[in-house]
Amino acid sequence: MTTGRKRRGNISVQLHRCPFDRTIDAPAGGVLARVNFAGGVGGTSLDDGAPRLTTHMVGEHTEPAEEIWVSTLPVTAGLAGEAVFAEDGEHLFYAVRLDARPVYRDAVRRMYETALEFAFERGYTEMARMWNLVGGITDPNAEGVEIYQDFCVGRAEAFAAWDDRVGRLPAATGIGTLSQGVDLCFIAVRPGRTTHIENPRQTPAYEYPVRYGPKSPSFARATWLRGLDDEPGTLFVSGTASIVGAETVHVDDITGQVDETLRNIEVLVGRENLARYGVERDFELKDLDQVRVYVRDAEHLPLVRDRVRAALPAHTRIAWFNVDVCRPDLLVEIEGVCR
Ligand code: 3EB
Repeated sequence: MTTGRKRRGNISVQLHRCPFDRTIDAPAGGVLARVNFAGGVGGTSLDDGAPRLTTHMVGEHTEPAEEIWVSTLPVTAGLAGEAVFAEDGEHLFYAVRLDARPVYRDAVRRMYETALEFAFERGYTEMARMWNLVGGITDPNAEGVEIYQDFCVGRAEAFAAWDDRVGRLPAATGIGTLSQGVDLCFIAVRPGRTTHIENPRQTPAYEYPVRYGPKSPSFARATWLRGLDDEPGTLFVSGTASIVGAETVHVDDITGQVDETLRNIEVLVGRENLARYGVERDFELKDLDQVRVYVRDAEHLPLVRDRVRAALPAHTRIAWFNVDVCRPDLLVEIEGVCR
């Protein structure tokens, strides 16, 4: 070790379109994760010493994409049962796939409890960002219950069992994929770095009325991850949709839904909202990057592309998906990261 202050490192993400027409700078530390949005079922693997989650989210109207999460610290990776993980001493990435089954509840509960146990054992006791990629999300399971509701019950049971150790869920995404089964991945960190942020325009998801399901999803609208040392922090923006209060607004109006979603994000990431949580940052829509746009109906893709592109700077990295959204009346959902 040379003299001087120890740099503890940070994570970032690089979103690529395939074919890989740009190469990334070799990270100073290592690769925490690769998430591949592919044209078929994939699951998890360890490739070149890094975890990879391949999820079936690309159909005939959209292009494959890859997200690479890199750390400035040395990374070690491994297998944990069915899951893959990587850690750098500050951040844990964990991914697992649950294959198709008639009813998901109990398996989802076990999947989440196993994941939480693993993260806690290694000291990553704060959740920073979670993605739940759910096949047939608005279809019925074998008992006639919507798969998203089935999933939400299992997840809620796991978090209820861990109530004394984990608080609320962090920023999250619950979105459809093109084949049955559930892909879960998350980033957890050492304690003391996260702040969960709500949106004054939206009812907290954990207070949704019961008509949206017996067990409310308890995710935050965004999670602020404080930077280490003098690094800037990261604001993870949850999958955001055209919901005001708890209601879907602009039903059957794609333009209205896109604009309302962007407005939700703008208010969520703005100075006034972040200040309520003691986060002294001021983001605008133009700061949203590493964007994922989920569009339910292929016919809406051109309009959504135009409208989202027009709202964001030309350099913003955006990946487009044509998948189901978790309420049948939601036509679009948008997420991203502000730094
Ligand atoms: C919503 O705002 C849209 O179940 O983890 C967004 C983000 C949504 C995360 C989840 C669901 C989830 O209610 C749906």
